[in-house]
Amino acid sequence: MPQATYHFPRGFLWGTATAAHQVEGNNTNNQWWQWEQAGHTNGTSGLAADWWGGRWREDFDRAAETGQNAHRFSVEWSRIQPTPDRWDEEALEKYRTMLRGLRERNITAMVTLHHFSDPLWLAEKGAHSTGSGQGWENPEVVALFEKFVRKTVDALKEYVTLWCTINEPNIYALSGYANGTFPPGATDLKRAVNVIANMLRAHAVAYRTIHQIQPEARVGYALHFRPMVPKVGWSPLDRLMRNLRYDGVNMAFPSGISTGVMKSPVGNVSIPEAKGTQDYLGVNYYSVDTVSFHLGKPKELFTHSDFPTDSDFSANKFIANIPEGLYDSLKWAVRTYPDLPIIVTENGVEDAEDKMRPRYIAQHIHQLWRAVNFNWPIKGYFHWSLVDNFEWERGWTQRFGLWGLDLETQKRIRRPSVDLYAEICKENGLSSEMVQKYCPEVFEKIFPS
Ligand code: IFM
Repeated sequence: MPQATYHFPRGFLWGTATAAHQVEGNNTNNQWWQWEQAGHTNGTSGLAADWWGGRWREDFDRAAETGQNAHRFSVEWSRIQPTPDRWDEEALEKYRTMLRGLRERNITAMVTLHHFSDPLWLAEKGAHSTGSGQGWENPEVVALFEKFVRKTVDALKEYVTLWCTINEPNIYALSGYANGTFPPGATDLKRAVNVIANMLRAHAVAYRTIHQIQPEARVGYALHFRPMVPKVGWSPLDRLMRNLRYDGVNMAFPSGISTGVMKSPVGNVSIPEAKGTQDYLGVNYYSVDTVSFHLGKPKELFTHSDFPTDSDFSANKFIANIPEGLYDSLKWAVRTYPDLPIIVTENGVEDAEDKMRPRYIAQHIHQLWRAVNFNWPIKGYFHWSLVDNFEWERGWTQRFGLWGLDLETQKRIRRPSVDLYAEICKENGLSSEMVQKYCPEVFEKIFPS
């Protein structure tokens, strides 16, 4: 049996990622809370992992003790700016305390400024005067976001140089405005495209604002990247649908940032100020979609996606374990932006029993290593997530944490994956012993004899 270790470059960032609304608890002043109370989600976020109550301390301890040297979390706009004309200095101080907490534990911070949640005043009342839509549909959101970013970055700059402006703008826009699973539950592709265009404008403004305040900042965003394959390789319709969906889901931000013209299924949008506004690319990778032509899905432009029936499925079949997709995503990133640093800003699987997670982790880290081994400029990996958290419309039915969470007692449950990931972080690599110990079923795939 081969014995070897796949090593990573010195200084590689090994961490976990979280988001404010998913872990803080009692985020009562944003649109998600309202959406939950209206019964649109599978349970409510409630106290979540109680980070706002202070339990971030014990979770940061866990991260540090298990060898993580980086953590990505987001700040909650609705806490920092509870009404359009008020800044909550205490909330900002709390985030500063959390950031000091990371520093004391030798953990590099990456801060996301927008991760799916919006202050109610923005989502409900819109941006007032123009009357042209609410929240991110209204062009005024760009200036409002800039104001929020300026205030927040100025308050936190002592502790952070790695900024993520917006998490998964494609998922926010498509889920909220095209397939209706996120608030406001709309199903209108044109509205989704308008939202993502405003997000790209806001990202561009935020990029410049952050650099103005902190010239040494590294600013990017996190793209949810879905590799896609046609269900029937020889079918022209499936191939066409695959391309349509691929461009619609993946390409808006990347095209806008590469060229200043954002590609979309309903036409191109010129956003010249977006060109070149990234210092790194954040890639969130989970799985690969199999796409086919589907007459019953006119709203999704006749595309449908699923996974091959013989896939290695997660607990709720939400994710198929396709580790090569991570390698392909990184290859796409490197080809699209040669020399741009890349960070895997999310990767993980829902698995309350932790049956699949150890092999999911080992196989994805193996693919990550393959990519790093080509000398592609990949700087870090953030596992989603540190502790179970509120999974948006899916609520608590999906558990992505290395640590489980007992919602009744707030007790953390140490899953076996904690120890595997700790060994990877501490070794700065993946060894054959680790695979043998935690997921021998994939040994031959990772260390072929
Ligand atoms: O929990 C989410 C996260 O907020 C965004 N990316 C995907 C994760 C898993 O569903």
